[in-house]
Amino acid sequence: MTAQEKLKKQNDDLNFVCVGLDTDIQKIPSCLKSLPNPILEFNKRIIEKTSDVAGAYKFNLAFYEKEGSKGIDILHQSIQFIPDDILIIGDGKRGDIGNTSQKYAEMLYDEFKFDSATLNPYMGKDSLDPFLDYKSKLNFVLTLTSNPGSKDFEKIKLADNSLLYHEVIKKVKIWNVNENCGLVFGATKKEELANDINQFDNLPILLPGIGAQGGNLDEVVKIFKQTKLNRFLINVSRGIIYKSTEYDFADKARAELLTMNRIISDILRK
Ligand code: OMP
Repeated sequence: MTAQEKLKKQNDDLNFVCVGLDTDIQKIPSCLKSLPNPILEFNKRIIEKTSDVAGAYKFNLAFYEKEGSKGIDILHQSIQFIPDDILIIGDGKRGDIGNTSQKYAEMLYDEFKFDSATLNPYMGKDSLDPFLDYKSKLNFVLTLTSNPGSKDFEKIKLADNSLLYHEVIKKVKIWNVNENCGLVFGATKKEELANDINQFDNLPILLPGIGAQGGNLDEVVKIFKQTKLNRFLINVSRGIIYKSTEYDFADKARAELLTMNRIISDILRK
């Protein structure tokens, strides 16, 4: 299945939550720490308990690269646990000069076989071209990010009073010739989301920032409800995977995911 088909399938099944596997050895339950590979075991149990109700999984590469070669092995093995019809996002926010970007794209899409990647657009189109050439993948480009520092550059006012990230949205629509682009938009930025959502056309949207960063699930989903946009993923990392520090962590993660799914489907069906 292509990335686009996987996203369509999960969204059609009303699975909109992307489980963020930002697995931190310091935060995982102590009952796993005596096992030979605690991070892998943690990921395996979370995936086994959530994959029938998850919209996607996102691996932030920092949590794995930080562990060195062992982390790279864990990433490879964790990906194997995820069913074939679920989108897997490699979150490294990449983008570089052409030949380097080419290697990033090969690393994420050929070596790890991620369906999707997060990309930083600020070096321009040629820095993303190697990713855009992969037609069956989904490239989520950062627009307005969830962090406070998004004001430093992304919200710089342009001559026509629009903001710099608006220009990114316009450009991504032009770059979407292979229908393999999406946008990352911070779920903490609900006013901007409400104002800008009609500019997204049919691009799929990845929304991080619910839970630990203070974004509100209800508010974000209600904004989507008012539009015809039906391809989106709400990423939650810490708010799902660290619901419990005890042996029941995977059951608690599943329960939280089910609660979120219920809130989302109640809003969308109304
Ligand atoms: P939690 O705050 O624990 O849910 O994690 C959020 C995840 O989304 C992390 O992996 C972040 O790196 C990522 N993220 C943001 O938090 N904000 C953004 O604007 C963009 C991303 C991202 O591209 O995924």
